[in-house]
Amino acid sequence: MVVLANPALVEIPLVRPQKHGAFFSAIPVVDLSKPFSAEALVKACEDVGFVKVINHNVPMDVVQRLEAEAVKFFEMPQVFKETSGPADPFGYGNKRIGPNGDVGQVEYLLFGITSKPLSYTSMSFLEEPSSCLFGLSLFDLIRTRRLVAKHCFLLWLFICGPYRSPALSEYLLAVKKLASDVLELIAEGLKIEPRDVLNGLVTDEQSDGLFRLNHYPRCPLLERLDRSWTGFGEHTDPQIISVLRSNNTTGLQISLKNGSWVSVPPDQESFFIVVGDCLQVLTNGRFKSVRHRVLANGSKSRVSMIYFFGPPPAEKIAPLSQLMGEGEQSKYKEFTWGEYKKAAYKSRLGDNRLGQFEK
Ligand code: GA4
Repeated sequence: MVVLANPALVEIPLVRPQKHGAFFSAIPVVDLSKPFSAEALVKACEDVGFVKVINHNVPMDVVQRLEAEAVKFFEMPQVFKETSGPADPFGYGNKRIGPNGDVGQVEYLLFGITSKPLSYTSMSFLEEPSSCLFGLSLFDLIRTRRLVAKHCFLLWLFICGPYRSPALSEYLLAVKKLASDVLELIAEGLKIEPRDVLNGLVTDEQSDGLFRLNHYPRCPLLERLDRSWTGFGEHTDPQIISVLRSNNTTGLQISLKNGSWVSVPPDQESFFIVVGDCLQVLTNGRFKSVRHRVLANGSKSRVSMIYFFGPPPAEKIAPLSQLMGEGEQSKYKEFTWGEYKKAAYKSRLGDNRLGQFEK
């Protein structure tokens, strides 16, 4: 394995890319407007732990506006972006992932989401619509910031303060509705009552959401070397489900049940549902949380947005009794989401976090 050292002494592994065209054509696709989508979702969660959904009712103009704002943010000079960091745990992060030494060729904004009222915590950027200065668009604001900053960085900080993104609130609301619909369909497909037993966990006032905007910059040098590098290392998501959307750039890979890695063909119009560790436990292992990773692409930058849906911190996570066959025992020790999250933040990205909770 070749390792490149960057000036910040962060070492990011290089990997040989798969041959072009090695896309996995069998990613399950569920059309949410069709009958039997409930059963199809359950089958996909059992077989792969990963599913693409279409006819999802998330307005594309909201998605595009948020993507454009994210791109503008990541285009800003490093010194400005750093004023929204470090991601500890929320805010701007660059190459360092989580608190335990994981690294990747990625920069990101991480937001904590509370349900009611819908709000999010990050640092100064992409915050509240109300503080949009004098009706300036985000683009104008960035230009103004750049101009002012050229002359006086402190004056820039003083004038500009926090800016909040209108697109982000709309996006979060629409994607939360999508997650809720998907979880309700999963409950229907699993034939469990009441139907809101799963989606109730993520729509609860105390539910614990996270939102992440990732930017994987292109690197022409790697393209010449015919290599990729780790953008985001392999891991499972600790939450119930995550809803992912990216621009039209490759990079996302998932691990199949036989352990092989396959590339997910990008689709900027669709959303991908990722089964998380908590849903694996709630189904007593019938669904598997899917290991996934991102390889940074030499030729084109990738922008992804992922909403992670966690339950309230005090919620007990244990297999749903209606899913247990006669005499079937839970495969897991009981824990609350708060306990699991605390353990997750002590782990390394690639660890099998559920391992310590298995019986
Ligand atoms: C993986 C899924 C989400 O991106 C995330 C990640 C979190 C972080 O980046 O801060 C963690 C990782 C993720 C699991 C283990 C810990 C925490 C980095 C890390 C090493 C936001 C999440 O919820 O868990």
